[in-house]
Amino acid sequence: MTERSFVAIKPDGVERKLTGEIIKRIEQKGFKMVAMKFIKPSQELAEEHYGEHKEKPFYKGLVEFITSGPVVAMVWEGKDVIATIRKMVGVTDPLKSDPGTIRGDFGISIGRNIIHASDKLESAKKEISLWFSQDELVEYTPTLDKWIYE
Ligand code: DGI
Repeated sequence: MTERSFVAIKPDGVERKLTGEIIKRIEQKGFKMVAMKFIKPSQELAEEHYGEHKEKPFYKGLVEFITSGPVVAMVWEGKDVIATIRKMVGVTDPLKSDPGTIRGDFGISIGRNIIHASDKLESAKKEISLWFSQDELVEYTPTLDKWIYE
């Protein structure tokens, strides 16, 4: 199913100059970029984004971390993009992520795991509307799609 995922390179990924590498991987897979911006998230945005973890012991540190520096926020579109990018990202703990995944290749600590990606359709929709306004989502037809989709 064609769907959209919200992906964010966290401050550690940006500082470690992994932005190009991460975008390259998703782009070369064949997915379509629909939106991208470079922002330092506000406290409110971060608290809303991680709202489901409010009661967890790591919540405060997580919000502090995500608001500590710039984030590359993106929307990607394509067939099964949500589950596929999650596979490309790896599991939450980078030491448990397979080699070949973004977290598996580049990370060590769970609290410095480089990237966020929506886990399911419902959260993707919520996160896209939280981070982007409707007019920031760009409409276009990639000409290469005929070589990517049969
Ligand atoms: O969807 P994920 O990012 O893989 O994982 P999640 O939604 O369960 O948790 C969101 C983020 O919270 C995760 O990327 C890193 C942080 N986190 C999750 N579990 C722990 C954690 N941070 C610390 N320090 N310790 C944890 O156990």
